[in-house]
Order: sequence, then structure tokens, then C-alpha cells
Amino acid sequence: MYTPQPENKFTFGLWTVGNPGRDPFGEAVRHTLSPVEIVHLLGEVGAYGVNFHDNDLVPIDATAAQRDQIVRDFKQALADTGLVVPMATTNLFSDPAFRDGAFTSNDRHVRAYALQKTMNAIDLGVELGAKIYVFWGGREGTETDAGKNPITAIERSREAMNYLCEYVMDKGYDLKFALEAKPNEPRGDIYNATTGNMLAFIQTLDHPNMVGVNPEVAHEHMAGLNFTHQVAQALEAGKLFHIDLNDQAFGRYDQDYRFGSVNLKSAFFLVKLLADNGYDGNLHFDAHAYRTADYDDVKAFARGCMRTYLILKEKAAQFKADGEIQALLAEINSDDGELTPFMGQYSAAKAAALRAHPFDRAALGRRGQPYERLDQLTIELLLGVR
Ligand code: GLT
Ligand code: MN
Ligand code: MN
Repeated sequence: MYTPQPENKFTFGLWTVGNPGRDPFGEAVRHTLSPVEIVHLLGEVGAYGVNFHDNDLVPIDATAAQRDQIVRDFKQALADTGLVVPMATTNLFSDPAFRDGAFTSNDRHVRAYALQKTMNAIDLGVELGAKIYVFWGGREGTETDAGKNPITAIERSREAMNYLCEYVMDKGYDLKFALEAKPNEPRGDIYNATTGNMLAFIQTLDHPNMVGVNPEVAHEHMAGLNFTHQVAQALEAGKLFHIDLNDQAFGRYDQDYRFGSVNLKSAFFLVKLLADNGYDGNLHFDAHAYRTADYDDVKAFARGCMRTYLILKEKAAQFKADGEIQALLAEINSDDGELTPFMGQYSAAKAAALRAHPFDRAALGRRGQPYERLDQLTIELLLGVR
């Protein structure tokens, strides 16, 4: 019943289930899987797609011949498992060259190298079928604002995005960009810290239609924000090109936990939002298994991400079909229509009529809303007792 289907478009990055469990305080706890082995693992758990950074697949110092062999093997693994590559991205954060950022580095040589590396990585992604290209600027930030003008950083980010949009058009690729925000880590502060910042930034680009966002649960929670509201703004603007699902306790470092494992209620409202609004893009689990996991437990982690999503999707359908919940919603949204003619599109006549209308302010202030009852019903539905 909660078996993942291709139409769910559940995807994982090579770097997610392939994460060997290294952290800032400890070494790897799992042996490194090859990209081919990771594809087979994902096939086994029922994922639809696999995403990668250029260097998750092709090591940064690989020769052209090695690259071609790796790509051949990877394509074979895709063919053997039926997995597809919906998204690709660039690693612009691991190599020491990017210690002061990539597109926003103060060193023009680094900025140019970042463009070159990204063009190569775009070619690789497109060769393997990617239609979405993610930009996560993990190193695009500062520890001190003494060294870099934040306005210069915005201008450099814009120059890079414009350049790369032109590259994609020049090549005739069918590829869209999705910008992923994060407030901090690994930099002290990262530019364009939230999805809202990204949405505003996109409107300043030369080809805004090619560019949307890739919000991640953990990153908005790190910023103390309501992820569902962030995603709603992106959806409403037609900019939700991709989404990174995981979970995260507020106020912590980037935990990238299994989807739904921490904030079940907010995960429910997110799934409900996506379902109610017909989001049909990829559902990418950008999450990592606990460091305590062995590879059997990593598979349980991956299955858990998808299963929780499907269970919450069913709960969203139940919410819609629940008579008591819907009656409360109808009561909450009841409208006698009396004031409709004065609202909507402005006209001088409407404004004059509205200004002349007598309001009983005290009566407006007496009206309560049964949100406690509605929320308790929601909780009971999620707890499985409705
Ligand atoms: C990195 C980061 C993620 C990004 C990935 C894409 S890499 O693991 O923590 O949130 O989505 O670059
Ligand atoms: Mn992410
Ligand atoms: Mn993260």
C-alpha cells in the first residue's frame, strides 16, 4: 500500500544513501559504495531517480578516459535498474580552491574556474538526462564581512547565473536551474540565506523564467522558518522547480534527518500543500542515515523517507474527506457575500461604497475561530485514531 511508485518521483542523491557517515568529529563508519552500487541500492528500495554532484560520479582529477568509463558504467547501472537522473548539480564546496566561495570568491581565477567546472558539470548532467540543475552555494558566504562587500557578492552571483543561463541556451539544453538556500554552515553566513531571498534574487536575473528554487526542509528550519510557508510562496510564484525533503530540529546544525522523523506535523502540512496544489516535480530526499546505521539500516532509512511521505499523503486525503474537519473549515470560511461587491479589483466607486459602509467593530472582535477543535482533529487524524 505504501510502496513507492515511479509516478511519486522519489529521488535520492548519490551523496545521501552513499554517505559513509563522516562528520566533523569522526571518520567514516561505512565503507564507500561506488556510484554503480548506490544505483543498485536505490533500485532495491524502490526509488525512481538518482541525482549527483559532478564529483560524486567523476572524481575531480579523473582523466577524460576515466570519465568516459565511469559514465558508461553508470549508464549501464541505470539501464539495469530502470532508475533515471532527474537532477544534477556541481560540487563547488569540497575542494580547497573554493575555501572563499565559488561564484562570489574574491579571486577572479576561482570565479572563472567555478564557471568552467559548472559548464562541464552541466554537460555531464544533461548527458545523463537531467532536466533540473541545482545550485547550492554552501561556500558562498563569509565568516567576517570585513573582507567582502555583500552587494558585490549579489552582483557576482547574478553575473554567474546570467552567464550559465546563456550557456544552457547556447547549447540548446532543456534544463532549468533551481537555487537552494541555506542560512549558514559551512560558512559562518551564506548569502541569499532563505528561499524568500532566492525568489527576490531570481527576479533580477536576465532570464528569470529559467530559474526557480529548491527549498530544503532542514535549511529553512535552521533559519527558524515555517517551511510550508516558504514552499507555498515558491509554488504560488510558479518557482517550485525542485524540493529537498529531510527533517531537522529547530536551532541545530544541518541534521538532514530522515523525512518526517522530527516534525511530523509540519511534514504533514507540507505534503498536504504539495498534494492540494498538484506539485508533480521530483521529491528528492536530501537526507542522511544516522551515523549508527549499517547499510541494512541505510536501506531502512531510505524506505522510511518514502513510506512516511506516502502515509502523510494518505492522511492529507483523509483530511479532505473527513466530514467533521470539512464542516469546521466551512464554518471558518463562511461568507455571507455582503461585502464582496466592495472588494477585489479597486475602483473609485467600490472604495467610496466601502468607506461609507458601517462596521460593527465590536462584533467583529467577538467572533472566535474553532482552530483548537480543528487542530485537535488534525492531531487525532495523524495519530491514527480517526
Ligand atoms: C550538500 C548540501 C545539500 C545540497 C546538496 C547539493 S550538497 O549535501 O547539504 O543541502 O542540496 O549541492
Ligand atoms: Mn539540499
Ligand atoms: Mn541540508
